[in-house]
Amino acid sequence: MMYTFEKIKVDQPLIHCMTNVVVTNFTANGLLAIGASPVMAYAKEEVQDLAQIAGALLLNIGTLNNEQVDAMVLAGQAANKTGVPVILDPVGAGATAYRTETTKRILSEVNFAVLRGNGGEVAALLGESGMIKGVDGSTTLPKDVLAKKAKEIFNTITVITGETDVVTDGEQTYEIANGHPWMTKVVGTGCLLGAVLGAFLSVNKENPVQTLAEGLAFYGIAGEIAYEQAKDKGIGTYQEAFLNVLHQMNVEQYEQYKKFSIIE
Ligand code: ATP
Ligand code: TZP
Ligand code: MG
Ligand code: MG
Repeated sequence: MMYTFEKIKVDQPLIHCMTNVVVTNFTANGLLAIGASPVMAYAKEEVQDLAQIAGALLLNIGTLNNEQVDAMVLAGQAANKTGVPVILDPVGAGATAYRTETTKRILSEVNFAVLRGNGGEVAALLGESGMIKGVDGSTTLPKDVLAKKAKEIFNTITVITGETDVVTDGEQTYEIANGHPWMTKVVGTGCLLGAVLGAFLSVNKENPVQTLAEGLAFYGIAGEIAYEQAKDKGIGTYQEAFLNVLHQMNVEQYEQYKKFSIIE
């Protein structure tokens, strides 16, 4: 048996990212570190062609504007035509009405394989109370309750991240307890995660919820091992260590560290 994170290194899937200007370089390097092949492209003249041949498409609204959102919808619909999985990261939904309404528009015009946000963002999309300050958010509702509701309303597998992560398709629900608080001190760890989950889905079509749980564990484990390597130095070194571990993690480490449980 080959683990999904090993298969990414063999298949080297092309991941088309339409993401924000803050995390573009980190996302490209993170995808290369896990063995995937990044391409960032935004022009409406080319996004449909790229999205159709990609292994996965990431739509991230972190630094959105109307022109880019129109291109995202074109790319998402093209990906839908050829069955390419599309991942949505609603960065900062709830922080402004523009972000919340735009995310809802994209959700209504594109079919997503995964919606991936933090608790506050997903709560805002559902009209539940949550706390959003800029791009950082949290919620008081249990993540599995929120995620199941999002699945029902938006008809997409939902991943909610934070101290623990939850993924659900409404029937199977996993909780993943890997990760480290320092991951929140490096900008783009949430954004890169969406791209990494796209790579996982692109090379393993068997059981998406289980594949996503593996991806979340893999990513969180990288955050834990990187902390062990960088804790005496600080968060600059941590960012580097995190990329190193994404690149070099082996099956023994994955098996030793992984902490996921099936809630139902
Ligand atoms: P925010 O905008 O609130 O920073 P985000 O979009 O950056 O959210 P996070 O929820 O920070 O996304 O998730 C990114 C990664 O960091 C995930 O793998 C998650 O498991 C991990 N993570 C976040 N907070 C913690 C924490 N307190 N303890 C352990 N892991 C965490
Ligand atoms: N501002 C707009 S997008 C962005 C910031 C700081 C990056 C958010 O990255 P993440 O992964 O959600 O921490
Ligand atoms: Mg973060
Ligand atoms: Mg985020």
